[in-house]
Amino acid sequence: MKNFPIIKSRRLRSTPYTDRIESHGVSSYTVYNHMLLPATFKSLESDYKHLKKFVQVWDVAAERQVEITGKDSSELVQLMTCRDLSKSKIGRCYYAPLIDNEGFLVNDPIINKLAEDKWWLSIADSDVIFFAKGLAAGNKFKVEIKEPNVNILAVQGPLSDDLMSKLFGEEIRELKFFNFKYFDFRGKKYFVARSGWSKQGGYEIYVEDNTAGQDLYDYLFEYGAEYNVKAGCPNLIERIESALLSYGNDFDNRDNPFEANFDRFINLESNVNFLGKEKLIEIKQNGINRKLMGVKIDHNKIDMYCEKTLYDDNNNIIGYVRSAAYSPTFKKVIGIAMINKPYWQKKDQFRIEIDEKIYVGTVCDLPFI
Ligand code: THG
Repeated sequence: MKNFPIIKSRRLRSTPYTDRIESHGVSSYTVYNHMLLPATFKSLESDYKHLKKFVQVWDVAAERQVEITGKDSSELVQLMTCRDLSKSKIGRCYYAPLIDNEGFLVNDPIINKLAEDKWWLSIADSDVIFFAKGLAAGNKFKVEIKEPNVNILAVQGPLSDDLMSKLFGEEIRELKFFNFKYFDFRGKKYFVARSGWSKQGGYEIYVEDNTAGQDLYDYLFEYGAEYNVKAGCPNLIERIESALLSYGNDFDNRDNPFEANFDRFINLESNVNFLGKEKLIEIKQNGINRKLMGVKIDHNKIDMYCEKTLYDDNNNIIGYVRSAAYSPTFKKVIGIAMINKPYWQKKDQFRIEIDEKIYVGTVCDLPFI
């Protein structure tokens, strides 16, 4: 696969940190929520090894916030997700599938509850704001919906506690997973959550002031020198090994949340009202015929820009690989695939074509690690 440069424009938005990541050696971008999201620095594998050992600072401003405030904000947020938020608490983050009226997935944001009437949906790559505005208009909800100027810096990796406590104080170590709080640094307050799109541990700083964020970016490198801090980004290999799902890659608006293994975030028994509830009840009763699973392929390279079909020995389709990368840990290509029910037992070998050659692989459970 040949890669081409992509032309920046106002429509393909930069972030307040773009200049900085470019001076730190970003080498490729992807596009996410119409914004630049770095994809590699040194190389996918060398970024991966560094992330698993040290600490990285990520420009993940492309994880945009949809802010919903006002009297009916809780009702609207609940209408969009199958996760029961009736007992949700201020200061908590909730990973929550968004579902449409047909029971299909719309997005998988982290929902941050800032107040009883103020929510930030930290979205994956689809235009949730128009979905929210449409629902608010149709239901005549008293809400305000906007995309605030919030630009996340993630600090990820096993040494992230050491770096973050050096800036924000020792109490930051006590912050629990999927909780957020405001912490001080040099006279300014920052919204910090313990979360992030890696399983190496870390934090996300939701920066509301561009200049403060740019200064913070530089301080993270100054304070982090002793921890071998580097600029990084969500890493394809690490996130597949950890089975952190990606909307648009692993699942999209043609898949339902059961097929994407979101069972623990689907609450059909409670009496909350959300779109697609009847559909999901029906799907649960009938059962699903396919679901996301892992695959391991005996090869050392793969480029993914569309689904790749998996066949059994009789040329029946087993399923489709949706994301994949070579894993230096498994010394194989690993991937996330939508697998048809008869093949869930993990015994069958499949065949896959990569660069016009046939390779073999097997189905396995997620996560890999
Ligand atoms: N952080 C923030 N916003 C985001 C992401 C993020 N928006 C886009 C995208 N990532 C949303 N998707 C995910 C997917 C997985 C997780 C978070 C956001 C995640 N999952 C954990 C898991 O699956 O093990 C924990 C889920 C749980 O148990 O609640 O962290 O990364 N701000």
